[in-house]
Amino acid sequence: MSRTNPQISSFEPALFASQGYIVRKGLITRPVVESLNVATERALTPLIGPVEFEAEVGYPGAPATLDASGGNTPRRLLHAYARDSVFADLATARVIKETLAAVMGREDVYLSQNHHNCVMTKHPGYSSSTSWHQDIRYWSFDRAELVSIWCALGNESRENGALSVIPGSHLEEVERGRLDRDLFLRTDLEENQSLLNRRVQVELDAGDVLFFHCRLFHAAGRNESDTVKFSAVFTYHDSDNHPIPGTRSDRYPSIPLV
Ligand SMILES: O=C(O)CCC(=O)C(=O)O
Repeated sequence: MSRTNPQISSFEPALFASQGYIVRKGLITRPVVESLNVATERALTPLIGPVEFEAEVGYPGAPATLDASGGNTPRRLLHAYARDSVFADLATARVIKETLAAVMGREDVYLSQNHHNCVMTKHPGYSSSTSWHQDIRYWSFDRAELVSIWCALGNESRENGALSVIPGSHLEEVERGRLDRDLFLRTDLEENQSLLNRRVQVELDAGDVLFFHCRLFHAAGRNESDTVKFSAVFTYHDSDNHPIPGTRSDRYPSIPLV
């Protein structure tokens, strides 16, 4: 896979360590982004499973049932790695591997098939918002040290429901009482306001890739634009960080990046 900006700067791993994320602009070339968009459109009409529907996410604003208006809007095309080689090529691309190795500080990088591994398809009209959370909350590994990529397949802004992040939040210990029943950060608590006040909107252009730590608090709004937003999202760990046997994190084997 060719690239426009292959070299990771020497300061980027340190930036990732301190703020829990970096954005690499223009990492994925236009032709590759185009082929990812084509494959995504092809998977939507007719709809190719497995898919997670808006009614199944249970987020604020999501329709209550599949039968409700908009309930069967596809929110995630699941098993992206297996569904089309263009997604597998992205997930295992050399530019992705090189950046992951740099921010993780090691070369033995593995793609998890069990987490993210999807194309987010945030539709206008029926998209729900995602409250503040750490991805690790439902994952089971030896250590909370995984990194995800979020590859924008079009522009991402506040209007179409782009991610916001809280820089440095991956380093903070947040007591259980500061999270709600579903482990989302409680926005009603005074003690969470200083964290929330540090929020930053992440705006992306097609081909930009956000790398973010699994403990980084992040959230996203609804898609208020009139165009569907596509983002390819994958998660990685190193060979010493094993999924806990018998959990969802261990369902399918991880794929080594060469
Ligand atoms: O696009 C969104 O609503 C955010 C999704 C998200 O943060 C997640 O799946 O972990």
